[in-house]
Amino acid sequence: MSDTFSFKLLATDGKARRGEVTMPRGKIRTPAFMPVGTGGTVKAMYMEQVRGVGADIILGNTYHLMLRPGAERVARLGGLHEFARWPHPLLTDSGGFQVMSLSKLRKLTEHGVTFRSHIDGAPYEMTPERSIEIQGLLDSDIQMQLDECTALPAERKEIERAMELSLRWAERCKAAFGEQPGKAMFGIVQGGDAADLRVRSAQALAAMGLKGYAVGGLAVGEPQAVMLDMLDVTCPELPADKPRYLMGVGTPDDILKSVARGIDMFDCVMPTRAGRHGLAYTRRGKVNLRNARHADDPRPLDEESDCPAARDYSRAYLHHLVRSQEALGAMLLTWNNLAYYQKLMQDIRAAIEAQDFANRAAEISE
Ligand code: PRF
Repeated sequence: MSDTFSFKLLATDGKARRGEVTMPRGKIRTPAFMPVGTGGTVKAMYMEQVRGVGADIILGNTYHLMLRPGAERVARLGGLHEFARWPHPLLTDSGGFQVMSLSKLRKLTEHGVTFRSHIDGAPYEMTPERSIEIQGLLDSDIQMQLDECTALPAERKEIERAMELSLRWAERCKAAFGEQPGKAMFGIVQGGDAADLRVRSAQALAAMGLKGYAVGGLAVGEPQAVMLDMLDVTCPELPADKPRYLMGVGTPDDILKSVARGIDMFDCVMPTRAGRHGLAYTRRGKVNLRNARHADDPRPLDEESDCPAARDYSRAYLHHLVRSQEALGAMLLTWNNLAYYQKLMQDIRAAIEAQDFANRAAEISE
């Protein structure tokens, strides 16, 4: 495998891109969906299953891992790949977003954020430099800059302040990251629902010459149409030869519409969280296994799926497991949902290669 980090565009269809990220730990086929493994586990899944459904990369969270079990401890135990038994590419979010949504008693300054743990109230400080240090201790392959994500709706002044702060933090993260040929640090575009701020953010990050670019601050309370408008103005400002990652998105429909606008990478808790709540994604739509109508149904979720969870277990049994709050219910439905998402990405990649993305996206969305 390569000893450097690189991105290659293999095909385009309209603005949709089929590409490949290569790094020492492996390749990421794009468009890619990254299962969320917040605390060093993709909840209710063995790593072998995560790999088995076709994931090339998973996501971990700086915020959760720094609180528990601690970044220095993970480093002593060989890094997150070794600790969690995931030898493939790993991306870590920087902590900014999770500090803002989860921690208590936050104080944000130019220097960074001080906050108290949501677990035991212990005080912490997160700066751009400390975020990159932690992501290095975890041995993350793709590290994210520390940013400030503004929840929408928000005042333009507030969106602009957070976007400008995020640009200054991007410079500090870039300096802290330095030269690491086999790894990458991605910048994060902010700017809320203001097109001109999005353009300014994207242009300033592009001028830093980073190895990849994320679009943050979307899917934070705005309608889908606003998110898509922001992608329409942002993507053309990002270098065509670098990967683009839309953070925390989304539904299958969000993913199809974002790929159509030039996004290459996604992550979302939706398939894993929904699985733990009794919800299954299938080719014929979402199925709530809690519903009594499944109690006597001998049919599987999808007899044509390659995933045993979808193909080999009756809806009646899945209903029973969910109603009884059995661990296996969460395990099987998470497995089904991640298999569904990875199959969606595989179909998207094949459609772009066949220059038939618009048609197939319309079929999938039906
Ligand atoms: N910033 C970071 N992580 C994120 C987001 C962001 O804006 C989002 C927004 N959808 C999800 N995760 N650092």
